[in-house]
Amino acid sequence: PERVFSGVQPTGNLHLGNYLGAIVKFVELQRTHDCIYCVVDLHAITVPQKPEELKASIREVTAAFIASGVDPKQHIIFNQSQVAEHAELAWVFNCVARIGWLNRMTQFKEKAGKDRENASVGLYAYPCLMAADILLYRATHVPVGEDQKQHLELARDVAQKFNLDFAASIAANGFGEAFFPLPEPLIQGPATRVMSLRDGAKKMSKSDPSDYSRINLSDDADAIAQKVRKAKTDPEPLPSEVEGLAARPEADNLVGIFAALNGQTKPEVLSAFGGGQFSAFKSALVDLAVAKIGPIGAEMKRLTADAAYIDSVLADGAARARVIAKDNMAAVKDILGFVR
Ligand code: AQP
Repeated sequence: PERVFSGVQPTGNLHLGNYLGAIVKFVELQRTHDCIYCVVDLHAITVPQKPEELKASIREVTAAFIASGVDPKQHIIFNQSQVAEHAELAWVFNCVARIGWLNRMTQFKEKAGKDRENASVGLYAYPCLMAADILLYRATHVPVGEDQKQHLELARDVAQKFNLDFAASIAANGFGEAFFPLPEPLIQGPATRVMSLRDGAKKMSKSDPSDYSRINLSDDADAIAQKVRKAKTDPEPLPSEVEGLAARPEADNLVGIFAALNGQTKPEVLSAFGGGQFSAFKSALVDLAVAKIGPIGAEMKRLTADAAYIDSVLADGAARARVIAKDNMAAVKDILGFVR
């Protein structure tokens, strides 16, 4: 079967956007693909992290994968820093990607802010590491939220340039016409971009200082209920048609969240709640979110209490990932002309 790769950063506050935009898809794809899911700790240190919090966060993301239904025996869960080939291939890709490509990345501009001179070199080169993560396993499909689309296009550009630049050597080493597949983004469904509960123009994010902006996977029923009830809305009742959501980002977001949590489309949600008041819709959304997210949070808590178990899952996953990574990295070295 074709191979899926995706990652989540261990940077705290895992939220509903990460869940609906990425982790839910991770679970679905297990039925049809070989899946490799990575806790991308090397990406996390592109901005400052406190070592103790980073460690807890790596275990928490691992627990979230398992609690959501990823099977670490059938598929692979590991943390990036345990497989050194990620950093090794990223260096090669630093030499394949062009500065002009990286200059166009909107996430760097957003995360670096005004003080760009002071951002880490790693934050700038982040997309090359992400390309390495995916291509190290020659993965063909990458489930991610909408915000990662531009980085994935860069990964495709890197794969294509490598294949072209080294075409003769790739063929001479017996790999045919292309060594790397061009990875396809899998961005589908009603919640590919979950927005902040406080501002329909901003994406829900781990780093938003307001905890009311997001539903964390670790939130209990009371916290979920409070956050949904306080979520920003407008005074109009819900429309009956999706077109009516166009200029109403907060309403659109809540309808999208409901649809994704309930396995429905937005028109289906509106046919049930259109014309009604927000308060009734919000009550139904609280019940749905508590039913879907509550058990995941509880299971995450249970799992993180046993650090030795989590660490053993990561070590086992890393050992299996390393086998594939070593093979592909050796091939890359041969293609480049390195002596090994
Ligand atoms: N709001 C979102 N809606 C849908 N998908 C989202 N993802 C993140 N936010 C949303 C998806 O979750 C996966 C893991 O994301 P990540 O942790 O690797 O990186 P991120 O996108 O930087 O996450 P945050 O929450 O936005 O963190 P900060 O605040 O640090 O920037 C990815 O597939 C992503 O698309």
